[in-house]
Amino acid sequence: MADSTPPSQETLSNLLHETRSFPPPADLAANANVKADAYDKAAGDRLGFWEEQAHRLQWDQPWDTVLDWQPPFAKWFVNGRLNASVNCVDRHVANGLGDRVAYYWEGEPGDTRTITYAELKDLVSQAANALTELGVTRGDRVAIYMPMIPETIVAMLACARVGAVHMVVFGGFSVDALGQRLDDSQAKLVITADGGYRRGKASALKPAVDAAVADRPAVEKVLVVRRTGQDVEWTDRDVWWHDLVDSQSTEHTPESHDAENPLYIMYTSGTTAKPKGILHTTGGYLTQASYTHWAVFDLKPETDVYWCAADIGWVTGHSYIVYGPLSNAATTVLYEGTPDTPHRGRFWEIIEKYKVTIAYMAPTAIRTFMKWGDDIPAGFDLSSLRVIGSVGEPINPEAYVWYRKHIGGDRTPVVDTWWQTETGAIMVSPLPGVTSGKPGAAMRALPGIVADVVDENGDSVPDGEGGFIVIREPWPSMLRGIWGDPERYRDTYWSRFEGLYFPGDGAKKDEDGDLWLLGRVDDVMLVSGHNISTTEVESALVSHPSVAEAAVVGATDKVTGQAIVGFVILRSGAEEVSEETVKALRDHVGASLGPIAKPARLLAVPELPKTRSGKIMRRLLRDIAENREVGDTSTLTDSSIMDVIAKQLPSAKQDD
Ligand code: 6R9
Repeated sequence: MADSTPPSQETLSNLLHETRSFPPPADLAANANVKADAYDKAAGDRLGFWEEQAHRLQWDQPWDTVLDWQPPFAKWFVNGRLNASVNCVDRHVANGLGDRVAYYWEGEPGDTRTITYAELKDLVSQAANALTELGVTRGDRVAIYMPMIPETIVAMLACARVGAVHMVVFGGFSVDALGQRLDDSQAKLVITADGGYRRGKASALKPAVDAAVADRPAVEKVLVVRRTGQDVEWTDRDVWWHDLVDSQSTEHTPESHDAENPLYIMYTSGTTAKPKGILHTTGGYLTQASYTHWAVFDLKPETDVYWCAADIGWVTGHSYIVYGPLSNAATTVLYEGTPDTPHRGRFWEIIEKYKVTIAYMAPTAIRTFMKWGDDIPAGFDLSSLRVIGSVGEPINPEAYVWYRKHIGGDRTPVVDTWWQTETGAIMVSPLPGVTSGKPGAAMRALPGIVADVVDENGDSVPDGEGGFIVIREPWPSMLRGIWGDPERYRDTYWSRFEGLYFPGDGAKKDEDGDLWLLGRVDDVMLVSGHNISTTEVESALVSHPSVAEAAVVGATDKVTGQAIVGFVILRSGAEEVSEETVKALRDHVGASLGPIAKPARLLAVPELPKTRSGKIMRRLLRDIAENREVGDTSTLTDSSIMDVIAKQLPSAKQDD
């Protein structure tokens, strides 16, 4: 594949051309919460627009200034005061909605709980009283290392109620990952459980906490929920939730907190080893979580049953299982376990059982369901669904179309929602009653959000070209910084382009000016002077009938700079790609995107390395492709997968 073309000036190639488009259903469009006029209205008076959205919440004291912007530090709704837990719970009870179901909880073994808003208010009040008894006050950090059970949400809301800062650590993380986060946040309390159910087994949580707190005296107490009943070690530091919380009064008088009072820290792993503690505050965060949940899913809280299948240890769980839905008085399904337990139809069974109307999940899950076969969802009644969403990675057109057809009955709009831990809430997404969705495109910045695609000089690219996505104006749920590290905040997000927020993702504007997200710029491959996005090549591979999932990386190559190495999960389950399949796949990619994008090597793998939120860790695949020792795997769902993949290496096929 020798190529002597000089490096082009393009920022990111635009190779994929997709022409399918699905207009909104007429009845949904007619009754939509948000109509097309919202864009112009918000553009005409952006701060006024957000001020109007802030009135969705109950404030104890109104703000006197909408935005105080000292770049890159923002304060929203200055001097306003409110309590996030009151906004999520108490005010709905006061408004006569006490009997409405807040959560239908489904445990993995099949046990269930239904919790109304009135019950949730009692539970949160008891937990807030318990936190006070443990000496937790405003500003203290509380780590939450829990399974997906109602107490996890109760714990978060109780922290918010007393003004403590919660820091949820995904229950699958290792002792080291937990310990690192405890050190950085200096949490004084850890809330955990004996264990949770995953894949049909009780999986322990407390031993990891025991190990992590053993040499961390900053942690004063460990509050433990009994979920599985398994044996646990016990020390003086430990307190059972049922001993302490259940006996508390169900009355608790909430305080008002400043709009900028820290609400939570959520760690994201950066490219370097030390995770970044992304800080979110109260008023602006809740405003945008609430507005976007209502607008993007067209939520009708009286009638909808909403389900977000994310983990609470991911920002998606924070904004779209807890704060968005509760602030809107929605009825939400919460599921503890995995999609294949006890059978591969579990998700569809949940939708049928609760008559879920809005479902939100990750592309990685959708691709897995595609691999398992169309007949599984076909065995369930999914006709209650009216809007389905996707988050976490670019959704490739093939997966979008499958999702729309086999889950959405070819009737429901798909909302592909782009955002980050840092943005706090959805930023770029179709509006289901307004937008004609294109498979694979996140489409447009939401009303009140000013996004653009720029080249490496920070100049806006014309339609039809690729570059870097940026946000031009501050937004209410933006991160307020990195915990304890203002310089890193400035360097990471605000130094690449003067005055612009840089999320680190590549994107393109198509001929209509609609936005397509193209993955992390760290993952972009440089092949013979062309910047090629992993997303486009992966989408092309997945659109071939023999491929269920794909990840591509650029590996150093003497001739082309980088050569594209593709890791594919074959639908047949085969662990080697035959000569014919290699040729067929390379031709297929060549035909879809052009010869430049043909993978030089293709490897069949049984699984791909993924984070808990389903993101492919291409950095680890690059290590393998370049025969290096594999880097930090502590945030993988299953770290043993790297050994399995490394073993596949001898089956590498070198072509051309
Ligand atoms: C919410 C969440 C953020 C990164 C983000 C981007 C990728 C998320 C996406 C998407 C394309 C979408 N991402 N949603 N890429 N289309 N709809 O995922 O937060 O875990 O912080 O990840 O995920 O690369 O920058 P987080």
